[in-house]
Amino acid sequence: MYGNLSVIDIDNQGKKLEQEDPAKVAEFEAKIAAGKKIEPQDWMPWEYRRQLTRMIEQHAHSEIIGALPEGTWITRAPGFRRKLALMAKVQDEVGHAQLLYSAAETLGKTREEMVNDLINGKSKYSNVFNYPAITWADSAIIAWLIDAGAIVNQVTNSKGSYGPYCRALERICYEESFHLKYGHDNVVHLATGTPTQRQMVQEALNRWWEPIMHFFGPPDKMSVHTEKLERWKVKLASNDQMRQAFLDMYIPKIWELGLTIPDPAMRKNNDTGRWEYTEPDWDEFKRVINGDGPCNEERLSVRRYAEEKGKWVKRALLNKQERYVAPLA
Ligand code: BYC
Repeated sequence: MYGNLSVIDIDNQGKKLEQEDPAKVAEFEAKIAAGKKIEPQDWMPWEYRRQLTRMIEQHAHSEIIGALPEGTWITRAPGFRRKLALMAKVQDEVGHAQLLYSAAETLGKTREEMVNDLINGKSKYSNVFNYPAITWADSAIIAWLIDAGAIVNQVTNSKGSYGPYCRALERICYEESFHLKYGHDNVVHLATGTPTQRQMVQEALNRWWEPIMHFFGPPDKMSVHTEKLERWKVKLASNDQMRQAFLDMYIPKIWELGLTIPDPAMRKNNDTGRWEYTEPDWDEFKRVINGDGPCNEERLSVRRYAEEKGKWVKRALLNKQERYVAPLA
């Protein structure tokens, strides 16, 4: 709740910037322009609060749902050491969700409201986690390239204006950079292995390439929120700028391993300094983020199951005086 207003009221009333006290807005914007952080107790426009809540909440959901595709490989990872490493990574991702839910809570929306919005399909989470990790190589590509994309985004935005989100991002990035090394090691192992392993990792790259291109969000000309978020230094770079930064860093590394980018048009234009590529299918992106991807239903049903079956644990933790007996099934 925000004072007497529920999140839904905020969504419906969503005070526009013009309706806010102009003096307060000017002071707020001057603070951001001066590079100062906004903290939870500070005055902020409703729209800033609403936008941050939306973005941090989606990010938290992405971490918790993001644990699922790789999580399915914990029991099947090749060898005990890889099982241990993957288990630690997945645990980290769930920990990131906890940090981010806490940061989002400082803006007024309760964790319960956020979890409900996730399992009821109201909130979004990253497109990439609605695809299956079919082989061990898929889990390697996720850990390398999706974590790489996440780092590009999060290192940039950790310099942003909202204190609790920036601090959470900084801490998350330390762990993500470790995940990246783990993912790179797995991909190198496969790419320098037997012909079957090379084929497996190439096929995984082919499957994940388009979702990875989608990961940074729609092209700037189609982005709804970028302008406002950049003005308030929540986003420090646009979707296209982040995508370009990722391509700049990782295309050479992918090529170095002898892997092929499944887009014959991919090339760096040395005159503009920009990567040119075939535009990924943005209709597919829209379908996936709006609930109609290959695994959306499965992902949310796992979360619903966890919520339902884990209720007694929460009750036991929250009411320490009471005695609980765990349900048998
Ligand atoms: N997926 O106006 P736009 C991880 C939506 S987890 C789904 O450009 P914005 C990991 C967008 O929400 C790290 N939806 O939006 C975890 C908006 O819809 P609504 C995940 C997307 O906010 C476990 C609409 O499209 N990272 O790495 O300016 C294991 C219009 O877009 C996506 C974050 O969450 C997408 N990819 O920019 C391994 C980073 N892109 O809300 C790894 C935080 C766009 O109006 N988020 N949409 O209904 C951000 O940086 C920004 O929100 C985005 C989008 C760049 C993603």
